[in-house]
Amino acid sequence: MPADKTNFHDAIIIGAGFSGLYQLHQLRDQLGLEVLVVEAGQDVGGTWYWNRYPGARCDSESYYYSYSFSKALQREWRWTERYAEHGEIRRYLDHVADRFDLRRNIRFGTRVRAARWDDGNTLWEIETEAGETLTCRFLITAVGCLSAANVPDIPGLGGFSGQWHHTGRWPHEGVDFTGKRVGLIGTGSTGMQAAPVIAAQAAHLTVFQRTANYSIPSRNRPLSAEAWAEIQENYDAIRTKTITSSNGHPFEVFDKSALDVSPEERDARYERAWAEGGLGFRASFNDLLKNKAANDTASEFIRRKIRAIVKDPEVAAMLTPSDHPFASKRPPVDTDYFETFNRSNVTLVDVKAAPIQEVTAHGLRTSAAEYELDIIVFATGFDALTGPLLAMDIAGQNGCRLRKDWAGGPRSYLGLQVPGYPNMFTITGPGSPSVLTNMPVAIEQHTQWITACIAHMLAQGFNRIETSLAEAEAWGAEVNAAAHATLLPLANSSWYLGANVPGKPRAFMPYAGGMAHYAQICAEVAQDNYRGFTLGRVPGG
Ligand code: N01
Repeated sequence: MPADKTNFHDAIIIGAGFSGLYQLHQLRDQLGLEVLVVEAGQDVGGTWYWNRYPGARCDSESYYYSYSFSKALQREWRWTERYAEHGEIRRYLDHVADRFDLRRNIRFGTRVRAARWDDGNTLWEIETEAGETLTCRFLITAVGCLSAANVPDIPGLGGFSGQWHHTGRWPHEGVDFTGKRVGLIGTGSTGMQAAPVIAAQAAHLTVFQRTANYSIPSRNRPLSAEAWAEIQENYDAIRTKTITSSNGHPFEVFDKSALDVSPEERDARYERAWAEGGLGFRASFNDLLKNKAANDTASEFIRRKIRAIVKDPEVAAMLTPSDHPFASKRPPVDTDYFETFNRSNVTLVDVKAAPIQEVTAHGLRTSAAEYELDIIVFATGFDALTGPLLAMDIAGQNGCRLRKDWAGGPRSYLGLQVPGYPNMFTITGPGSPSVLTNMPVAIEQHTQWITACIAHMLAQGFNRIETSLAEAEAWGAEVNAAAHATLLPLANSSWYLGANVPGKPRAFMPYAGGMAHYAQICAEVAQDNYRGFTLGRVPGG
């Protein structure tokens, strides 16, 4: 502990979303540490605090997009819909914060500007944007994977006379689209959720699409009393399935190749999965993400669906993806997305054929035409995984800087720790399964591992943990190999690769070797005396 104990904490956690809240609960209530959470927003929620755009809801199903660590919490919280809407998820996290009395250790409205490792004193110094300095033994980033909004640098935006908003920074008071001409840029998960809801309210919606995208209908519905009773009865089995699966979902993967069944059986399976809705479509066969020919059958099935739904054949052709295999980019699920293009107040514009050139005072101009707009909605995604970490100026040992160290792409051991940055843990950091899974599963595994690691250090009298460049490089090679054993790298414009942000180094960032397999590796590392980490006690700490 430093001589000046003011503002010293055993651990500082950055972020009060799913991961920060649970990490706080564990370190404070299991280990008895003195913990502070600093959060830029004015309340808990993380991604759900910021993403309040029309149509925002989770596309993992509510009853397993939730914490599993407390059976009492699981029993008392009643989800109302198959896919929870953003407000309901915030209410859930509010409830968690109150139930576990977490707010007293969270400082809201506090954004971290910089963090600096003090080697002599074995502690981190955190500087907030307000200029305050806090210190701690352990620094834990719980900043989310998709929290750094990506607003494209389009000339003229500053001179736009209407309103514009990025979906990930949506105004809390909402946006009234009534009678407005709205432009929506982006057709990823977010744009596909937002378009039908905006179209139902606006005078006119113009969707600016760069890349056509696959989507599966969500088939959202209220969770009936019977459905809820069945979930409650089977919760243990559901949770077991999520942690033993490759992506944190309790899906039963049909254990056959799409190529090992007759075309009739294949289509019947796809039809059933389409009717059931949701991300479980990927579990129709066991090789959809591994074998291109198998994947082609699923991709073609969805293309046929798009052509059947969209009445205008030219619009249908524009909406039909052809440049990447299904699910090689994160597959969206939607409610009436393709149907929206049958509305008379919706226009689709192909901005790959005719790129956006500028925002004018009254709208958008592409190389082919000008569109008058009152509101522009940017559903243009995020500087994923590395963006939220690099938004802070993090300085490690011997003056190393994360922004410099990661200039060629992230380097991390297990996505948990970066060489040169002792005592810093990155929850769902690059190199871990994170965004390839149902997030709460990845978050619970990481926070529990970090808690056990710190508990071990305390028990052994250690005050310092670090990894090495060699370990990070070896793990980086595993991450790369795992990605290349799948079809994921075939999507050239995917944010998994950093390809959506101009100038970002191309590197496949999440670990694609499967959640259960990854958790097993982490458990073995811990059992093997934290293999790949150096733990010790140094003076000064
Ligand atoms: O972002 P995206 P998102 N000009 O990056 C386009 C999670 N999520 O916010 O494909 C024109 O996927 C871009 O075009 P292209 C989920 O993991 C979860 O939709 O790069 N267009 C693309 O169409 C998801 O994957 C939920 O050619 C531009 C779109 O903008 C992740 O968040 C809900 C452009 C961006 O798509 C990100 O999804 C929603 C430009 N300059 C999201 N720049 C849940 O339910 C970008 N685009 C949990």
